[in-house]
Amino acid sequence: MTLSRNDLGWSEYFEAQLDELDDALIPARIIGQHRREWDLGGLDGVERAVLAGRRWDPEKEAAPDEAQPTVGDWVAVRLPQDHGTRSPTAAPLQHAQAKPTGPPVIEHVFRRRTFLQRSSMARRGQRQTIVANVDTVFIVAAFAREDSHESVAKRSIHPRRLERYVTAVRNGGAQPVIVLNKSDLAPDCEKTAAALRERLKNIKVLTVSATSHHAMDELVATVRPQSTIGLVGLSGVGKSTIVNALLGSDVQKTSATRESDARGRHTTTHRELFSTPSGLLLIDTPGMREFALADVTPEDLLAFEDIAEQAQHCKFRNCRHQNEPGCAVQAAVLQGLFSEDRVENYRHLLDELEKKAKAEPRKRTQGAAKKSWNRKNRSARAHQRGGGDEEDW
Ligand SMILES: Nc1nc2c(ncn2[C@@H]2O[C@H](COP(=O)(O)OP(=O)(O)O)[C@@H](O)[C@H]2O)c(=O)[nH]1
Ligand SMILES: [Mg+2]
Ligand SMILES: [Zn+2]
Repeated sequence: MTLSRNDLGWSEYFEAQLDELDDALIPARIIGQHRREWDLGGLDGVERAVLAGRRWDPEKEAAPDEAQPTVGDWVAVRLPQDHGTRSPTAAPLQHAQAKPTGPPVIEHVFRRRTFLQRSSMARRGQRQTIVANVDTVFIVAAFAREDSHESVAKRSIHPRRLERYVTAVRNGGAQPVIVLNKSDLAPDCEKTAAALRERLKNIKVLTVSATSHHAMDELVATVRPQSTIGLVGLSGVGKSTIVNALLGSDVQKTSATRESDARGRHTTTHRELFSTPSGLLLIDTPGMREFALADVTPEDLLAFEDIAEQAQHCKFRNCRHQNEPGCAVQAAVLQGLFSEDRVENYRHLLDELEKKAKAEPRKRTQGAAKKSWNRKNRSARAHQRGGGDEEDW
């Protein structure tokens, strides 16, 4: 089935950006991402495109990742028949350049309405945009069988991890919904959900079971019709199974989780956008081992608004809320207003922000940044080839 631009969520926001572009460029949405190629939707059929070579030039781009279109992005492409008229500065990647009729070339990425980014400590704060232009992000976690191995339990519902996701989702302007999957495995799943709702005020928390199709309608009811939804969460939590349940067919491969070590076979290897019969757009992603925050300021820690507010009453402006005298946050913990665990997570996030702030100036040094980025990119790919299962950067 060929999806039109409107089916894919084209809106005024993007239409308004068209004026700034060369008339020969055609808008399309990225619906799949491969190593250095992207699948385009909204054209006559699905097309595999490459990125214009100049977009890799670090002198012209503020950060390498900003040159990278990601799934959900709207891009402007030049179709092959225009090859003769293209200016020399707009040369596509080498293999596309040699042919008279190559693949479409992505010349421009539209300003994003929303995004979900992470940065990786392993990559020294290098940002990666996981999905773009999503209205809602389903943050998926899963219940584990009561008698499951310790490592399985560890990978199951983890409030701190969920808070990190919530912060990142809100920071990119999308709406988070926490989806606790595999409710069939946990008789007291509602108790866990209630505790999470109490902790993460104002955030929707749903328990569902993708395999037994429990609460799938409620899940759909949390989003606007025709909207774009990204699914994130660790491998094996059931993201692809949820996608299949909402699509009404097994489009995404899922994998049996090996209960012994909680590691599935990670059949979802790249990000891809699907359209459900009712018109929702779903972006499935591979699991993510690491989820550091990208571009967050303390004010952005919306999941901790109440603690931040309380912290204004601390005696010392740089209070770490541990055992400083006159700490209003610790006082609130003693009164049972916040859990110690949440405060610790809050402190942890602030530490991360501080560390990032210190590392930032070095990252921006241009020439050196290009080399080190290339190296990191190579090692990330080598890691993937070496059987690395989750996206590890
Ligand atoms: N018991 C149970 N198992 C589920 C449920 N949803 C998914 N699974 C199983 O969990 C495993 C991993 O699912 P998958 O969708 O591949 O996870 P993903 O890595 O997050 O995409 C598969 O064996 C699924 O059948 C559920 O609601 N209940
Ligand atoms: Mg999957
Ligand atoms: Zn304090």
